[in-house]
Amino acid sequence: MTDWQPTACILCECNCGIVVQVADRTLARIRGDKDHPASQGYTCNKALRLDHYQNNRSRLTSPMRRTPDGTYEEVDWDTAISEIAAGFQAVADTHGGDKILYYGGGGQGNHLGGAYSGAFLKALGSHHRSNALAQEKTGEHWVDAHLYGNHTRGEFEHAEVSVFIGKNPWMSQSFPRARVVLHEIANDPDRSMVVIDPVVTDTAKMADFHLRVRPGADAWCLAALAAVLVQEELCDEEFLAEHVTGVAAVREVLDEVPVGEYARRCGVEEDLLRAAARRIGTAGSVAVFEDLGVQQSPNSTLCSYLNKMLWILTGNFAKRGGQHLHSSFAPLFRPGGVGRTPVTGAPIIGGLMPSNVVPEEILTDHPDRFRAMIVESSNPAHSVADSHAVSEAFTALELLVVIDVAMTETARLAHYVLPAATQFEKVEATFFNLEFPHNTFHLRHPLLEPLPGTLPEPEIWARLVRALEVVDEAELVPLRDAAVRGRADFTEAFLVAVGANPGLGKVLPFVLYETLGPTLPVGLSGAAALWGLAQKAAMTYPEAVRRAGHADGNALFDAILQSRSGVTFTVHEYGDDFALISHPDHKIALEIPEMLADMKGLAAPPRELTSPEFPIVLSAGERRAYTANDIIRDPSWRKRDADGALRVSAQDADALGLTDGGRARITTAAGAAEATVEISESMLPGHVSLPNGYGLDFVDGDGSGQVPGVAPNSLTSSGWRDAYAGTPWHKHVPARIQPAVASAAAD
Ligand SMILES: Nc1nc2c(c(=O)[nH]1)N[C@H]1C(S)=C(S)[C@@H](COP(=O)(O)OP(=O)(O)OC[C@H]3O[C@@H](n4cnc5c(=O)[nH]c(N)nc54)[C@H](O)[C@@H]3O)O[C@H]1N2
Ligand SMILES: Nc1nc2c(c(=O)[nH]1)N[C@H]1C(S)=C(S)[C@@H](COP(=O)(O)OP(=O)(O)OC[C@H]3O[C@@H](n4cnc5c(=O)[nH]c(N)nc54)[C@H](O)[C@@H]3O)O[C@H]1N2
Ligand code: SF4
Ligand SMILES: [Mo]
Repeated sequence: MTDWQPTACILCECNCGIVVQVADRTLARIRGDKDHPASQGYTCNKALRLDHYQNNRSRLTSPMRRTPDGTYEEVDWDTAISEIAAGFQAVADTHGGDKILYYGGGGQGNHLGGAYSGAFLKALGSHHRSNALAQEKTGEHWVDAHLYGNHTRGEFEHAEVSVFIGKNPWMSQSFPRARVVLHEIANDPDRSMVVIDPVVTDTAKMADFHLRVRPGADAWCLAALAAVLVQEELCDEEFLAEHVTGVAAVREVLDEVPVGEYARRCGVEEDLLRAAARRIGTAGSVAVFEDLGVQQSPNSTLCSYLNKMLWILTGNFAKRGGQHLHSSFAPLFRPGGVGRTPVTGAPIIGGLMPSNVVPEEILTDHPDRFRAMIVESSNPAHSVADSHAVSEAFTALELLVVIDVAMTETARLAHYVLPAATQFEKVEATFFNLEFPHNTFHLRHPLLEPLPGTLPEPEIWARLVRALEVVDEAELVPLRDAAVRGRADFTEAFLVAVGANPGLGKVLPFVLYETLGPTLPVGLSGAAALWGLAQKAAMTYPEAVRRAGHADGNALFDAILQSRSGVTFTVHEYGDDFALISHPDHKIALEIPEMLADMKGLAAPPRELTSPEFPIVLSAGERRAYTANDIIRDPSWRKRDADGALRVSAQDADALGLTDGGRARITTAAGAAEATVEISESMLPGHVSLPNGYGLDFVDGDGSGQVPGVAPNSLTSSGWRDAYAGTPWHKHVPARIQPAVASAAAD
């Protein structure tokens, strides 16, 4: 058994610091790391189960190449790399590099692979990309970009009123020490929690105001809340006058909102709704979190806009316990990355095309269709809407390469599969650095050698770039020499080299890996790309980086390399929020004409999305105690809910003839599946829910296969999506539920 080694949990964006004792390549003992600057020793129940990720029987141990009969054969790394590089080069030469689509680049715990991918892609002329953010966060990003040009986070730790909209942090976490903070709020009579959710979630149970909105009716609820703020004069007029433009246009629309009528439409008591709005309007500080309950439901972008009203109109910005813009170590969205996709003309937001349109951008004879794809650290054949269409599209590609630790649903459609070392076998980090006023970055050192046959992504990408032969070795020599002499010499040599050959800038992560990488401590060469990001952070936030104790970019980079439990890289003052607004006047630009038109459109009767054929709303993909996207394939990691039950209200169960523990058949426009029923008081009649991350196949030690639970995207449709961002309505899938009849196989 080794000593306790610091690393992090990789199962959600919090990446809580943990310490681990390793024995025989297993993560034998795990506990929270008290030295981690953000999580401070906190973990949830899931971190203790991480060995089921590390020692997973579906792990890959060799590059795999598909044979003409559809099976896979092992090939050595040199063969795989040279054939893959040649294959993509051929696609680029024949059809243009922009016909190569990159999907993924990082999951909940690993973003270094994505950081290196750019060099290979740019060298080929490929620039289109998508990932999971484009099926959840692009609508909010579109709104953020208009309002203030940046991402915000609430300071729940100190907020007097915390508002959770379609967000269940007790289960899904997403901000540091979530359960501790929720308890503190619930136990403090001076603080309040507002939860907007049709389900009585564990978070809703702790709320002072649970607005149990009808599924999909959030826009009316949020418009009514904002309208109360305006109509009852609860706005912070001084803040609005000084820091916000376009207020009059918004006020005009909100003045007209019939609060009582909208409360009725969204299914929330008017008195309760008004009381919640008044609590928000009179609080010393308010922090807000919207998540998938609205981001993957009808009117999602409009809901993102409306929820920002709750803290902007009340001036809960740039103060303790309020909403904040924050520094980032590397942006998750490409600034200014807007445009249209080549085939369907779907919106590209933050550099990402909607996950939803990927199949349509391939399955066509349009000359600009995608011909080849690289999927890294993502399982779109399981996680993107309409799995059937995704699989059909991927099968039609001339070349599909998947980089993953396991033989996933997506990998099984690939021409080549490259086996990555796990996140405990390599240096890793994420760019989920979203906090204010203290923002942290954690470079995790490897705890184990890579499993034989596997490689860390930085090395995979470097080998692919080398195979393209786009960088002249002689150009790297001065940088290599300077790196050995020290950071200051390297900085100077780097500026000279990039100044003399701007082409090197295109393959920057590769250049850093090849030159600075070899001089870094053993096992940390994959951190080389962070040198550039550290310089950028120090240039973008010079004061905040200095306040965090780092004199400059080189000092920050060295601190990152040395601190095993993570570093605070910026310390902001509340007033900095205004400087972080990217508009030239550093004011919030509240008026978005499309959104105001949509707000007025709410006056029309709501469109019924269910039908006599599909009368029930299915939320496909709820977060529960033992779900973690598609990260852990081995079902034995779950201590309960082995089947991923379909949660149904008692009223529906009665009406439909379902029994607790019995089986139900779920039919949607896209497909059908069977699930075990759990009758639950938490569900509203007409609303049922299935968890995410189930329905992954897994071959056990004895060779027996199992697929516990329902793959949610066997039931979802990609056309069911937001008008602005193309994000899917996974939480609002019209469905028919019946008792499952004993199948022929059972007879
Ligand atoms: N345990 C666990 N935690 C996770 C993850 C995981 O897989 N498992 N995944 C991580 C990831 S990638 C993400 S993006 C986050 C997501 O975190 P959340 O968004 O909190 O997760 P969900 O459970 O998908 O959806 C949140 C809530 O939306 C509600 N909801 C459904 N329909 C509606 C509606 O019409 N209106 C409203 N207002 N609410 C509705 C559901 O009842 C649910 O409580 O979780 C992260 N954390
Ligand atoms: N119906 C429905 N669909 C949904 C959702 C929903 O609520 N409902 N939620 C959506 C959301 S919010 C998200 S974020 C997505 C997530 O879906 P995906 O983007 O597919 O991401 P993950 O599930 O995190 O998949 C991670 C993949 O990375 C692999 N992996 C793990 N570690 C490593 C590593 O070190 N290197 C490499 N190369 N690979 C590794 C795992 O084996 C797995 O195949 O799902 C979305 N899909
Ligand atoms: S799953 Fe739990 S322990 Fe792991 S990072 Fe998220 S909150 Fe932390
Ligand atoms: Mo997500």
